[in-house]
Amino acid sequence: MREISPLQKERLNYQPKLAGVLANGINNVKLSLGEATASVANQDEIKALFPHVYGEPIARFSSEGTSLSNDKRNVGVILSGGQAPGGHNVIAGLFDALKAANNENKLYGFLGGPSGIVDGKYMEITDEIINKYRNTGGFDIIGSGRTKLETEEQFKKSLEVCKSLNISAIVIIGGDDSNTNACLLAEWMRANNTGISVIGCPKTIDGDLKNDQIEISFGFDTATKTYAELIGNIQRDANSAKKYWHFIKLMGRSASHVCLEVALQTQPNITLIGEEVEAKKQSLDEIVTYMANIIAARGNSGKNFGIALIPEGLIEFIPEMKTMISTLNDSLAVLEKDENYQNAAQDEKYSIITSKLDDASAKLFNSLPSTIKAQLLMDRDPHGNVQVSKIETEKLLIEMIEVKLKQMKAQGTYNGKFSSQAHFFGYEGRCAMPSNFDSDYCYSLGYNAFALIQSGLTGYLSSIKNTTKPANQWIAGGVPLTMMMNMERRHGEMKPVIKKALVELDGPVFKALEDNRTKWAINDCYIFPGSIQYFGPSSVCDITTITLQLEQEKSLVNV
Ligand code: FBP
Repeated sequence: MREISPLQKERLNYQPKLAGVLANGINNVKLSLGEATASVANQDEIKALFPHVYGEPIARFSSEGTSLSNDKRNVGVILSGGQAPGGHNVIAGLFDALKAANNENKLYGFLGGPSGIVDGKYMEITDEIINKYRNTGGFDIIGSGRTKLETEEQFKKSLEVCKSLNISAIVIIGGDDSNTNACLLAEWMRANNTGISVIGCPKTIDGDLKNDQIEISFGFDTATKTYAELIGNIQRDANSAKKYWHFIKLMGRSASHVCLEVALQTQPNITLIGEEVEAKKQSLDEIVTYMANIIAARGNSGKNFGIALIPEGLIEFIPEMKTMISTLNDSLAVLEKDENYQNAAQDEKYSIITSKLDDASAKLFNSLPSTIKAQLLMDRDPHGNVQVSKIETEKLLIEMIEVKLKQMKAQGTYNGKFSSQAHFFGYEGRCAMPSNFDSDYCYSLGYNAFALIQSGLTGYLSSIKNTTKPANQWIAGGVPLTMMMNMERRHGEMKPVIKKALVELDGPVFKALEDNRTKWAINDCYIFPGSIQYFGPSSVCDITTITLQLEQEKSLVNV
């Protein structure tokens, strides 16, 4: 029997490309610092909460500037939050930089996410271990978790664990919530003169951790290519059998970047974008009507099939739902400590909850199918987010569209047949074997994280820019985490968090969809992207996402 697949065997030998100056080796990297920075919003509150790490300058690495320290050190690394392709390469890059600086340096991986550092669960990452994980998907080398690091007790325990391993730097690989953790930990470590620095790396398939300094979060490239392959295959099937409408919900807890990118890669008949729904204040009924009209127009011309893409976070963008969910969140934060509520039967829970809602929200809640009601009441994640991946929006829409089409049939405006299939693509892409882009980008992010550590910086996010160019032109540096923060309501309280990047409706990526979607709705303009290629022509193997390409073209125009 095989131990690994032939492709994985080849990928273990792939040498990822390093960004620009990093390719000269860690000992030849020099640091320059820019001007002081400020947070994107709520400057006074963020400064008061992070007095020791607020406002640091942007860092940039090149072959000129201040030399990095060559202190011998041990580093701890944490994988945090949802899996994203390339996480193992971040660790590989960090490991290679750390060993290149001094072979006696050690890298410890904390197990199972942020709780690993608090509970002292770790393993030393050695050559033998890392070599089995190079260019592979998944976070299984050390595991991941969603524990929120925020209490004094957690910080103290983390410090003790670090002291026992002589660790002087921690790298947290995570999304917006995990890097908020990183910033809180950096602040605490500096406020307490521990000498331990904390560096983050931008991860999430959702693509919503990006800004002027972070062009793309890792994993977005591979995950969207994986979903695009699957959707292309479904489009071929739909176009062959011509009998089903496929409703495909795509991951992306808040922002609709995944849905938008996949739509541009595959050109389906319907694409919903949460941010547009919110901006146009569309009600659930209006969304259903929009979709039913397209289904009817196709059905009336004999096409009883099609593809609809639905972003996972849609439900929270529908204004009436958003209002209802926000009150639900606040009520549930109180009710989770209420034994009567906890022990109540499901129907009783619904009536307790509706008594806490205003009339409009209560009416909306009661109008939903009981499966959706139950899904809306499920536990929030440790960061206070609704677990939208568990809400079957695709099925809710199908149910409502069936009713709408029946009405249209009765009115004589629809004469087709409607038969549907519901899909949810999320977990299928999160651990895919990283594309060449994610392999190179992640390796560079990890290597660069060590350069930030050796620069003596803390509370920074590893940043690699100019990523639509070949890797030798990529620009390595770091961005202070406080620069990306604002205050948001979580678990019923205002908390500092990294601001999510939502789809910009006046940006070039959404415009590309807007300009084409009417044509795609009625005609069949499907694209079948096929699977990610790792070997072969560069025009196939090394292309990045359409989102990144369009955004970079725009930023070049702006320069
Ligand atoms: P991160 O923001 O932690 O990267 O996770 C993103 C995500 O994949 C979302 O798209 C999805 O809603 C969520 O994780 C699912 O979480 P879980 O893995 O806990 O089911």
